[in-house]
Amino acid sequence: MWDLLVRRARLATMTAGSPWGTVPGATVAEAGVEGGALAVQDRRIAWIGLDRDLPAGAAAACELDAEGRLLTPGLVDCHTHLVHAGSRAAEWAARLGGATYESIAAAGGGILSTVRATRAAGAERLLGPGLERARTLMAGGVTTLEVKSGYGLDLETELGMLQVARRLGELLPLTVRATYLGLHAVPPEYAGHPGRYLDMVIADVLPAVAAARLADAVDAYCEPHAFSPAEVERYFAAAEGHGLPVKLHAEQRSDSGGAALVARHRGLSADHLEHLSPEGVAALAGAGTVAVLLPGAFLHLRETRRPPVDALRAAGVPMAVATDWNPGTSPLGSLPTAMNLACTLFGLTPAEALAGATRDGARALGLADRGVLAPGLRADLCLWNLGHPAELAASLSVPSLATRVVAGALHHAPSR
Ligand code: DI6
Ligand code: FE
Repeated sequence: MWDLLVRRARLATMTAGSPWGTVPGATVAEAGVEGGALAVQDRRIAWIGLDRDLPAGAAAACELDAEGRLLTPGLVDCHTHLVHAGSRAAEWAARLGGATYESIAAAGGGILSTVRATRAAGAERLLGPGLERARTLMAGGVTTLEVKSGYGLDLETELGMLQVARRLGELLPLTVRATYLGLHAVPPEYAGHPGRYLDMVIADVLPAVAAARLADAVDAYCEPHAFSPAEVERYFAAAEGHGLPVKLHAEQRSDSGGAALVARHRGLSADHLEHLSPEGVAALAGAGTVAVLLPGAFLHLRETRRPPVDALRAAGVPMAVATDWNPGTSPLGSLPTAMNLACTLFGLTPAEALAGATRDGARALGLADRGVLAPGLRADLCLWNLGHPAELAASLSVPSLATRVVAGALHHAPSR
């Protein structure tokens, strides 16, 4: 007797080998597998296949008739900064008027403006807005979410941000992975002294983060106006000393060699990549590091140079898609919308965009137990009020979600 059985579903399993994935016994399907069934036992997928191949006498405590609707893995948003305070809308308006992101940052705005607001708010006042943003992403099908720190830049506020990220995972039916983004900007008290800031990060913050197990990985921002490859290298070495895997904001505004750097460290992911070089593509391919595409930031910054998607595809680099939800460069609270932008702006296929928001997003977080529908994996599922799987990325609004299943437990979407 299974805990849950979903029948008569259209399955996009996102398993390798065909664009939307497949199941044993199915012919390769252009629009997902019709007439599929999936069973859950003890929080995991126990069986998946065609309805007509269900074992004789199959029964479950709870049965769900999908009536032909689309069943996908729960979505994974592998890059967000959704714990923060303050607004940067005035900066956006200034950029529309011709100011650049770098000139605003050099004048003390940009990341540092969010740092001021986040420090002033204090950890307790970050929780409410963080919960609201996480729920907004959940309404778009997210069942696993990454949250970065990096708007505190001092010991107390960085720990506070990471604690809020952990709280989100305790309070909501959702997995939250927390990333310590220590090298985001040089904070005002270390202005002009990035080396001393880095010393403090390595001596004080990283050990405290590691000791309290508040982060699952570390990240940095490698750009001429942020941190140099040499600084990132020191920070990565220290993180690895604490057993923490690394990721990097790389090649967003310039080719600084960040992708090759994070690949040398066998990093989980290199994120943004608009200015990625052919050498960078080869380095990612060689290391198995995931390329995380963030078209919300590209759109909001009105970038014109796109990440080299054709070269990444040709080299077999897994491409994840994420929202990058942050107040400065990507105020985007819908992962399906990020999928749409990855198709319309970067040239992904709709199936690649869904793989990027499931299978490859999970890989960018080092999570091998989810992201595709296959026996033995965690039962994180989305049942959509949709037929064809391309409808997910085709929609510019949040597509209609009937039910989320998180670790085998049903969560019906609120009626809208
Ligand atoms: N992600 C980041 O961390 C930076 N850009 C991006 O897309 C800076 C975000 C910010 O300006 O707050
Ligand atoms: Fe980011």
